[in-house]
Amino acid sequence: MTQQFPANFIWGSATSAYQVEGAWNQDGKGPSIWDVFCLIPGKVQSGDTGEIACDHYHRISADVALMKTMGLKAYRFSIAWARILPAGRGVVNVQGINFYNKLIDELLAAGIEPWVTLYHWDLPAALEFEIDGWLGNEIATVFAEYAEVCFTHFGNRVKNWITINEAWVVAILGYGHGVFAPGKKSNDLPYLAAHNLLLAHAQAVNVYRTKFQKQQKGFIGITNNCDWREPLTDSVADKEAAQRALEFFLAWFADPVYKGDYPAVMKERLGNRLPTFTQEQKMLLKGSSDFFGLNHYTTMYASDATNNKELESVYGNGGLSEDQDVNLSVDGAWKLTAMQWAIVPWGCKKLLQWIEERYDNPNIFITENGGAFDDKLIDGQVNDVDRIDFFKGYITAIGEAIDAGVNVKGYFIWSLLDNFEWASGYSKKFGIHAVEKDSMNRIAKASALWYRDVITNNAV
Ligand code: PNW
Repeated sequence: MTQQFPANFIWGSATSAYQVEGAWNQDGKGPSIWDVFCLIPGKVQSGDTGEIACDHYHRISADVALMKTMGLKAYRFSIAWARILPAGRGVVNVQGINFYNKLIDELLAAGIEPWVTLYHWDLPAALEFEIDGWLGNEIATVFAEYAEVCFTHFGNRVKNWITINEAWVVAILGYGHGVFAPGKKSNDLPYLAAHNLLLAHAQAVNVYRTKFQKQQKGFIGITNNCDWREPLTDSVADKEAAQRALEFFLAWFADPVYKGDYPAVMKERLGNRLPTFTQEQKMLLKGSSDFFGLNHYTTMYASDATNNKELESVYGNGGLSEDQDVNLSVDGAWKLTAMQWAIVPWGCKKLLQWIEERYDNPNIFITENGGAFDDKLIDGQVNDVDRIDFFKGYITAIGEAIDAGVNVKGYFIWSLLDNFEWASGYSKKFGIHAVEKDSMNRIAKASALWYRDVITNNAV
């Protein structure tokens, strides 16, 4: 059965600056917290770093040509803040501006829409040292100033802006579990970092709306990540646990943006560990996203843990689970990716319907979805049938959600290239193109050719 997509559906692929660009200290770029984090022994698998990554910085012409061959309608990339503002604020680095100008111009010449993320985790190191990064009072204003530089230089051609990528990951993995930069371990700091990420988003959107949107006529929003949480049993307690888990995951960020405040369940359970918004901040937040950006990767069962807490789940997938009283598990029958994330396409459909209902049917863009697999290069080819199955399953489920009335408007594959997978280094391959270590050649995997057909037929 083929699943047809609406006309004008946006098919894209995504990357982020630190994961693909390389050129970490070239042409005036300042260091980011990920440049520093990678230097600390034991933080990244095999001591890998993003110093060279996919060398995208030097290969944008070839990479845009690759995207054109595939028929991509959109390319989502992020701007390295420290390439534009090497010290995080103050002096603008013209060579950084030139680089993104060139990328944007080449994309437009190839008929590919640029979707630009302002923050995909590579905070300028200067801001970590000087103003305590996402924990400091000044960060929201400093972020809005950086955003303004980007709107000023690129907004005449960029019509789709994403302020922050996955504030949940920054907060939980960067400040809770400490496995991502800046590597802090705490039960309280995630809530403060998250609060400042939300305020930064709201301030940047306010700058865009008051100074740029009328003339530039673009859209701006935030991208959050969320897994689906399926109740383990039919019991009321487990159903409530699954709902609670989703609220601690997605509603933590989406409620402030759509409703102006944190979910009640978080306020109740966290008390004064959860910062509060002023009336003015609530107004700035409410309605601050022109679209619902969603990154989705996996599904877990949720069960009530009020009387039976289990140990923290793998890789912090549950957030700070002691605050939620939720146990997470997977079904042994579910297939796993190389990240050990379960492949459950119906979970994606259910999540989309949950968003439709809770946030009043917003326009949704799936800004990331994909799977890491242990790809093998055989005679210069990667026959990644597992990845094709993964995409077939998820894209079909998304089509079903659309048929059921959910407003999904676009889909971006994570990722265009095998790249630097954060704490996992280069060991986890999400790309639809392999990158040969020595030559930096791009090799189209079977999934890239398969995706090209999906785009051509507008169907899966
Ligand atoms: C996202 N989790 O990260 C990021 O946006 C990408 O940069 C990354 O490469 C991709 O997904 C694959 O990991 C996540 O623990 C990292 O739930 C961790 C989680 C989710 C997303």
